[in-house]
Amino acid sequence: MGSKVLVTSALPYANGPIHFGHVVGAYLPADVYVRTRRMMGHQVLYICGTDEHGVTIVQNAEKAGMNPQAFVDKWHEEIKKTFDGFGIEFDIFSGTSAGRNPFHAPLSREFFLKLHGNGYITDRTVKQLYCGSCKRFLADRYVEGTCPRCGAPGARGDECPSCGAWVDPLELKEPRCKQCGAAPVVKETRHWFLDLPRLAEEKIKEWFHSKAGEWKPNVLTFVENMLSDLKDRPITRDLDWGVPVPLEEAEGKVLYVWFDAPIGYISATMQLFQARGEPEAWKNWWKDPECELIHFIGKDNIPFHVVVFPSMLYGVKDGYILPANVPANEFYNLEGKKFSTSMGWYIPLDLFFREFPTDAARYALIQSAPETKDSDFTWKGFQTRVNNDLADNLGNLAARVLRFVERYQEGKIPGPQAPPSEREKELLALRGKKVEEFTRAVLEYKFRRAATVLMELSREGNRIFDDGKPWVTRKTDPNKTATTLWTCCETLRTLAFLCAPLMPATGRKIWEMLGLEGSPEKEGFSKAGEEVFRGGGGTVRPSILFQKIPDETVQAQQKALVQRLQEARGLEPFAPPVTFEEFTRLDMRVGEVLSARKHPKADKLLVLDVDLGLERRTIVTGIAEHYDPKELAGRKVIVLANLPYRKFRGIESQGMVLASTTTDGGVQLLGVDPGAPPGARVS
Ligand code: B3M
Ligand code: ZN
Repeated sequence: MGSKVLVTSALPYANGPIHFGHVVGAYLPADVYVRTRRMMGHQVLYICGTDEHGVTIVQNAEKAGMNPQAFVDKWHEEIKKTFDGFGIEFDIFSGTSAGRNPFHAPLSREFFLKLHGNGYITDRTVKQLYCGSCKRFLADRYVEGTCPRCGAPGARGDECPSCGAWVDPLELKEPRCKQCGAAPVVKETRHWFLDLPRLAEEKIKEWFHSKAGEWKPNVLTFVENMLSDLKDRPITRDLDWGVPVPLEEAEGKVLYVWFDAPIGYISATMQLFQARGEPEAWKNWWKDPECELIHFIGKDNIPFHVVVFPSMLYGVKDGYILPANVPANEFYNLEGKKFSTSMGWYIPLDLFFREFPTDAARYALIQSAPETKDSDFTWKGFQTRVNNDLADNLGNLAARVLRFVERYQEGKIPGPQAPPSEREKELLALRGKKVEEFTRAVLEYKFRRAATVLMELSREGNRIFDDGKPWVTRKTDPNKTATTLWTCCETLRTLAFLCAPLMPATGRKIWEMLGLEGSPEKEGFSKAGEEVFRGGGGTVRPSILFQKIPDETVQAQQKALVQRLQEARGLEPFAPPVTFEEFTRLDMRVGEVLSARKHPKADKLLVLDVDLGLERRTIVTGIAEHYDPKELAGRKVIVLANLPYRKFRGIESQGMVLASTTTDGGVQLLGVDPGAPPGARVS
């Protein structure tokens, strides 16, 4: 490991809000990593920005009735706010559109031309769907049709949401332009391809395998598979939003978003140093073989960061370094289901941060991060982390030790006045070891472990306070009390260092509570294991680090989650409970529809003649808009048979047919297996 590190986090699409899943995957771990290495005395640069090109952005901008630049500007700001909420601090947060970063398009063109000049880009004519009325080639997601594999409608030109098959848009049955609904035609168009197989043979395979021991297992498995069956990839698109392909014969085409996006890491660095008045200094990072390049990403971005972008960095032959590592995380779900803003399964982060502190979120997310397998955010888990770890363990240690000092030591941290006990000595020595363990875990991308190391040290601190019983010794052996308090305060100071990368505000707060000047960040880890209060310390300022989260809050949050889901799906909330006795008072029976006709005086009503086994009944029901009376004869239905009879426009209804209804007006009759005899009770 060197002492210069260039860290990037995946550029989020400026296309919608980001949620916990993104944050815990690619941003929070990177931020903790960056802060840790800074405190280790390393030179660190942390780069990010928004990914602002691509078809999806154009589509969503169209839907929002905005031009793409205005659309990405809006989301850029929103996303930046979310990162601020989490205390994630980049050296620069730029973006890939021309409006945000003037270096980006020129550098992307330079990459294309150099790869082209070096023979790694070839072109050929391919067949693609073209919409004559919109006058454009239809990118995969612009076409819809019937899935060639499962026959479901609504398959897109890239995949079928019903069966999950990867779909070739040319094979879609009855393809339609998503924009205007017209049937597209097949037309030839020319595209440019990155020769990944050749780049892999020349460099990437050898480079990837030489680092086999360093990749995370998920990266290793995925990329080994990918390298065994590599094809060239098209890197141009027929679109008018993006970086124009810098060739005369490619008019009207732009670079594929995944080609220009990772170049954004470099162009953002150029922009940063331009602003710092050192326009050439970006090369000291991107072209210094001593510099480690580390990309933090989610697992879906592995191919682009471990194969495609390194191929590009190598293929331009311009002295760029290749990544030292690509710590990819797995997926993070919300209470067992995928986060989805459109489906209503999400937590609005502005509300979240109004109620909970940043550091609680940072700690709880890191402790449940999907480092080796998919994991979940749960409200219960969040509560447990905050209450047990942050409040009862860390917060409790700080509060009880410093309050004791305040009350019985005139507010000043005492130096040791008796030799420390064996256990106290152990704790004093443990501090340095825990700092080492912490940094080692972070360097190995084991952030959960790092967070646990912090809690282990805090727990030891609490044990020493319990065992030392200062509330007893202050009367019997005040010198010993002083030593116990001193040991605990030294431990709290070390804990402030361990908090700094994970929970920066908490680290600083503990520091201030101990009456220290400066900050743990400024001091750095090398001083974290020292004993600084031997001659006594300053005036302490105890306060509460974390409030506990009550059960009611958790329940309210769980309820709010379900409510968002209901709203997004148009479903009603569940009714209050009834007793079993109340339920059995409803007499529901299987009925067979003998005949059905339209109500002569009401368009929405049908009149059914139903056999209920014991009786024939006339039932009026509001399903005329959903069912053709001819379809209903012979059909088995469920009837609520003990309602009072009631007249509808002159015809008496002698029961009610049960149906499912949705708030958007959908109606489906309830059925029963065909063997059920009319009159049978439903329970
Ligand atoms: N925007 C995909 C994503 O947000 C993509 C990452 C680009 S990193 C250069 O997951
Ligand atoms: Zn069209």
